[in-house]
Amino acid sequence: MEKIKVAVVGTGFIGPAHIEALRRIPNIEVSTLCEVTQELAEQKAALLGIEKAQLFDDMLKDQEIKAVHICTPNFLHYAQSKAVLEAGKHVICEKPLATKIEEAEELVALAKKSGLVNAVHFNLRYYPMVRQMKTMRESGELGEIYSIMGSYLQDWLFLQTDYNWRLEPDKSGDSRAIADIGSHLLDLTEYVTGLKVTEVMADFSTVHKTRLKPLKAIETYSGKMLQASDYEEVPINTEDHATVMLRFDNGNKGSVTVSQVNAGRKNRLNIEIAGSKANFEFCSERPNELWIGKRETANQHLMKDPSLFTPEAAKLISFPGGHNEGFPDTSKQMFREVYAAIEAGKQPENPTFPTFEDGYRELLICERIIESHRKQAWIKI
Ligand code: SOE
Repeated sequence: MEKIKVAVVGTGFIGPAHIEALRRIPNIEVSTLCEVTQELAEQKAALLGIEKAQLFDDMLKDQEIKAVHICTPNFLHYAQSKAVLEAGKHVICEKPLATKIEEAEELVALAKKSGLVNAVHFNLRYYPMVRQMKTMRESGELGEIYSIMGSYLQDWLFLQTDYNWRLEPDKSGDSRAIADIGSHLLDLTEYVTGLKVTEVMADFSTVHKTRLKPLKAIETYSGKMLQASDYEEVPINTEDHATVMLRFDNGNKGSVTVSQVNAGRKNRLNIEIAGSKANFEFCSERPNELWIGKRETANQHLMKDPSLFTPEAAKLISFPGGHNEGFPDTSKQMFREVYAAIEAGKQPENPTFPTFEDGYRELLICERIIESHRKQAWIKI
């Protein structure tokens, strides 16, 4: 079998997750790894068992590379995605697609003109239960959607000494929690419900007005406690927490809360969709279960089981009921759909996977949320 040769750019947290998922798909070979320096690329390539270590610009000249995964900090996504498309390669970019709306618009137009496959890693759509909710809604099992309540809670930035490039607007953009995890929640909300957000009213808070930025790399598990002199106190002006009220194109309402300072909530997306026939509640920390609320009968508790799923949702299941699938599997399932398109050599007319259009959509909503917070007013999308 001729394998599709792939390059992955950036190996923080999510780059290795892309690599692991790609290695579970038979006709793909992750043959090149790119990092900010040749030395770091070689270190990481050796660690991850990847044949080639190259700088990004050198990789672009490699005709054998058919697709590139952009897993770098947000501020690099636009330029790198643009360069990959201009090099005639298919591109899968981490969210957010860009840090400015006009950059995302340019990427959508360039991708469309190129005909190349383009995707944004809204991988949380690929919990099989998420597509099950979508297909159940499409077949009328929810009825008219009355309201949506969502939250996405984490605690990895809970301490004042928790630090990451996402705290720096020049690398992350003007929003942090909303752009980083709120984008997943809002994408999933529109994907499952089929509704469009039409207006937002947002209010942010920055719990830690300053944070202690380590002045040197914290060696993993070094056991060395950093001293006070190892930190620099820096001002923070992006949101730790955000509450957003939503209006939808069916005239009904909803709200989302996003926070990265909720102790004990590790990576918890929760959504409750109240319909005229039923109520769905899904939690990403229990992704193999769906609570279905009823008024006139007993509630139901659906477990992930291909025999109980719609055919479209069952396609995202690799293991029988009771053999739980989770976060790592979402990327594998998404890439299976993306690489079927890459195998065909072009972007499908109606892609089942999230594209640059979806990345632009999320950025537009995120920008309007930032504007709403700044003006403390309802803002139309
Ligand atoms: C950090 O908030 C993060 O890694 C996000 O960047 C990912 O998109 C999310 O899936 C998990 O948490």
